[in-house]
Amino acid sequence: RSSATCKLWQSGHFLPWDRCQILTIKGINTTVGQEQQASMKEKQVLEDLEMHLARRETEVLFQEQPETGNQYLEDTLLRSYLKTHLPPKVLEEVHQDLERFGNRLLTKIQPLSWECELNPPVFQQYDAWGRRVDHIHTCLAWRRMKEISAEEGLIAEAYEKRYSNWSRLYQAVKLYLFSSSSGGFSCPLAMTDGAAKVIESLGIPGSLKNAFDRLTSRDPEKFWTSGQWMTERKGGSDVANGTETVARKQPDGTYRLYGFKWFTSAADSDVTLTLARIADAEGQCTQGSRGLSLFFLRVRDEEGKLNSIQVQRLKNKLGTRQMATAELWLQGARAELISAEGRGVAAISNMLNITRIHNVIGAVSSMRRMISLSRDYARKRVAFGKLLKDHPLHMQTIAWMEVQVRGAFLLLMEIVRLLGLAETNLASEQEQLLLRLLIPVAKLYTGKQASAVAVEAMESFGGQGYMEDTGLPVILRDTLVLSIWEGTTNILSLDVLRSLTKSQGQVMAVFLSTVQKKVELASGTEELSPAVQRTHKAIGSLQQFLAAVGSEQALTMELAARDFSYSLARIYTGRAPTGITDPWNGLGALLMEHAARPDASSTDVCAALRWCNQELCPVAVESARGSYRGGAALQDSALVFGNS
Ligand code: UCC
Repeated sequence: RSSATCKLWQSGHFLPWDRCQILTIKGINTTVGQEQQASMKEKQVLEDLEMHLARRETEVLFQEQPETGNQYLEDTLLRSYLKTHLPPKVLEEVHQDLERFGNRLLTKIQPLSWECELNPPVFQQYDAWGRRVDHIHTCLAWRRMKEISAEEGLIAEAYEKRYSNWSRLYQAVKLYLFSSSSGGFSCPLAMTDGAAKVIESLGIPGSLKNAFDRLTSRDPEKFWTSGQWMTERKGGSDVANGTETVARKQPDGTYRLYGFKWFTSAADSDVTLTLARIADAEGQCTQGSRGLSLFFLRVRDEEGKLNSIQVQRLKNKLGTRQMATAELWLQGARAELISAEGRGVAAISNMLNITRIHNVIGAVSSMRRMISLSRDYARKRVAFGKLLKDHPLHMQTIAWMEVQVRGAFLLLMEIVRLLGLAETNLASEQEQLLLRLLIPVAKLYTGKQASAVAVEAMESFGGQGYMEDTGLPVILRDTLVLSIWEGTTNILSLDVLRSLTKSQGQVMAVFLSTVQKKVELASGTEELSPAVQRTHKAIGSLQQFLAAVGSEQALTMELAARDFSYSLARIYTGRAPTGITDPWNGLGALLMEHAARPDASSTDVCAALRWCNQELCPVAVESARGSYRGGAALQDSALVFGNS
């Protein structure tokens, strides 16, 4: 019954229906006219009841908080993936560690994460006596996250290679569990991993040995984190033309850097990698990409004094507020050249590919967390007389999110599996090409998906999802950056094209032949046949598109780049199982493969079928519509600027 049906007028408003009813039960008149005639005594009773009822009414408004338990134990997809792929001995050890880690996350790390959100970094430029100090104060919980990261081996695991090619995957799983509870600390970890990777790829030169050991240390006292200072005022995406920082060589062979870095994430890091242009004897620099070189530098010396760096200010960001992002002036910062001169972009791309994988980890992690909370809420919250879980439309929405996170998770696992093989010299040339292609594909696709899922999941809590103190807006804000960090969707789409060009089309041939073969192998699985057919059709469309575009201009491919990348993501993620004789160690392990395991659940099959029900090859659809013709670009421009 609506409160509008209750006519008891009290203190300038109608009382809600349930309160009217209670008053009636107590034998007190409940109509407006009768109330006006009530004796003083009756009024007093009414007021007493009113106070009591006001409290009672608040109590019934209490809602049960959505919660998750041990994230590892609750994640059936993760556990079934590990069971399917890891060698039994590795699985046994990893399982024990992950169960323990899951408990630590729940009881110790999640509360720290909230502390980080409540206590964002504070920048102090001057001390009380006017001396410039440029100190970034971080909270205790943030510093504790750094110690925990070392203790848990969140970087070390990938470099110790205790489990050979599986170490990288194991590290990624721990990071996936950690990321959404890390209070933003997953950002410095991404860059730390990237810096360690670059140093390792250089053969760990003597001058960088100490840094490498610290970046990959399990000892909280020793552990260092790294920054990645790439963005300057003139270019975040167009690094080649936007970088103005100049490097001047010193007599001792080191360099001093002069310039301004516009975004420096986790500016409290110990060391960083950065790009600069080496000036010649006349002070001239080569412009463009070929003028950029890569440098390593320590941010502070042993006494904590900044390395000729001034902090201009901290950025005022929509999210990731737990983490200090700063504008920095380099005023002769001492640095070490670590790439060949003019090969800075190629050298830092080793770091970019790692941080882009971390971006995928962050995206999958935040989707999983939002969905877990949403699912728990559906079990607790009653609306229209029944639990949310009993409302089919509500469950349809959560199921859509579940399919998205499943696809993204398996794509992540595929990439880190391939990376593990590459890092232990076990990857074939084909697998290396596939890895190069799938990193930007996964980054751009999951970055966008995560934002869509986070927004949808927030809505599933109704107005509560919009309340700051539920913590849900924090997850949303921190997710929205994932399509921007480490290259926007369009920049990553162009990187997909770069990988095609660089391999002279070979990477596409590998992609198509691998997918084709797997679809044929999957066709024996009856339940999956609709998904197989749709994937088969999508591959045909993709091939037709590639054949047609081959003879056209670069503009066509640029216009198609995003849809093309989405097509690769959707086809690969929904791709069919690997070979019969060697079923789980082939090139793929995605939704259909997972669903074709002997012990697959009906949920696995359903997720594969649902994934393949979406448009798997949007690039073919848009191409048929003429969206990539030269005229389309002119139309786009006219639509945006209103030109005739
Ligand atoms: O956002 C930032 C920090 C945020 C914090 C990180 C947290 C993330 C994890 C979170 C976890 C929750 S730092 C800023 C990020 N900025 C970017 O990502 C830059 C975006 N722009 C690009 O990616 C551009 O496409 C550029 C900078 C790569 C374009 O540079 P160029 O110089 O114009 O490109 P070129 O000339 O095509 O490439 C130069 C060389 C080529 O090699 P060679 O010379 O041998 O042919 C390329 O093949 O670099 C090679 N290369 C690559 N190689 C370029 N990109 C790659 C790549 N991805 N992999 C391999």
